[in-house]
Amino acid sequence: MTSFLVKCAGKDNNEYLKQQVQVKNPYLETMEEDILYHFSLGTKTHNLPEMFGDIKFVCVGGSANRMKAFAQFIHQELKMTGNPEEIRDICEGTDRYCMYKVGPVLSVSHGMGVPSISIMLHELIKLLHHAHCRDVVLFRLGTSGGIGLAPGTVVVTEKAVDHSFRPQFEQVVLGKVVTRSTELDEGVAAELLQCSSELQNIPTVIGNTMCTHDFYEGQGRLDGALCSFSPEEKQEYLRKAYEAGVRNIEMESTVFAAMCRVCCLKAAVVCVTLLNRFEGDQISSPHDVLVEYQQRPQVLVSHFIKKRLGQI
Ligand code: R2B
Ligand code: URA
Repeated sequence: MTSFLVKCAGKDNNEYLKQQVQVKNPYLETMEEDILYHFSLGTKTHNLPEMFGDIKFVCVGGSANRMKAFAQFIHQELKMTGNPEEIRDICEGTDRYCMYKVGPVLSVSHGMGVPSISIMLHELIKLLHHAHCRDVVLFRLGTSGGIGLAPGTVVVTEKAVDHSFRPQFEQVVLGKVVTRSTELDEGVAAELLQCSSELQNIPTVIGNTMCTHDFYEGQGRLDGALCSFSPEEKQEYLRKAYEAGVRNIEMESTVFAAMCRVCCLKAAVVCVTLLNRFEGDQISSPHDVLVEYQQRPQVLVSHFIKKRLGQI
């Protein structure tokens, strides 16, 4: 078991292994069938290598509608044949998550918060593994609250940090806390930043992203149903976060980074800020403004994908 666990991080690991999507579970090999329950897919019921073997980019995001819109957008951007309106939800057998495939791009929703994205990632990583995918890059495209940034700024995450600004994710396993690193791929982040400089109207910074387990008290909001701190204490916490390099707050980045890292997947987190948390808690911009903000990570990642595919 120990040698299995160290394979990915070990120095003797060769390039071939690194390019493959790895699962870190020796028991999977012994299973005759693997049912990806929350996707309504399985190794016996579906030919996963045929369906997904050519996937090179996986884009995940919280909202089902947004990930459908992204699939339609990337369909147009990649000049795919067929009608983007007719792209089918591969997970139509369940309403837990949605999934769309557009050429080498997979667009998947993950819901809100660590438990929801973590279930999705277990099944997504197994899917990519069963499908024998290689050289895959994963992106989380999301929304967030900014710290000291103009609303609409895109933050490419340098480090995903927890509530104490530590670059780690704590998973409770059999009643014990297992701490995993949340390091993301520096190269992909730098490439994304370069892409932003080639685009207009996508103000982008690189910074740390704080992941919390709650939108209200957990993010220091004064406008939830409960509030156990003063406005001054809130400002002090946000100021400390800013000093620790945190530029935005959301709810999935640490587990996303940790799971991708353990499984040798290159990953990046690209979130737009909807407000500046130094200035308030409520998201009060008009709907059309928020819609345009949410397209910004999509435009940036689409540019990255087109460049990687040699279409720019
Ligand atoms: C950003 O937005 C959601 C909360 O509104 C959450 O999923 C996140 O990370
Ligand atoms: N998503 C979050 O998690 N926090 C915000 O403030 C905005 C979007």
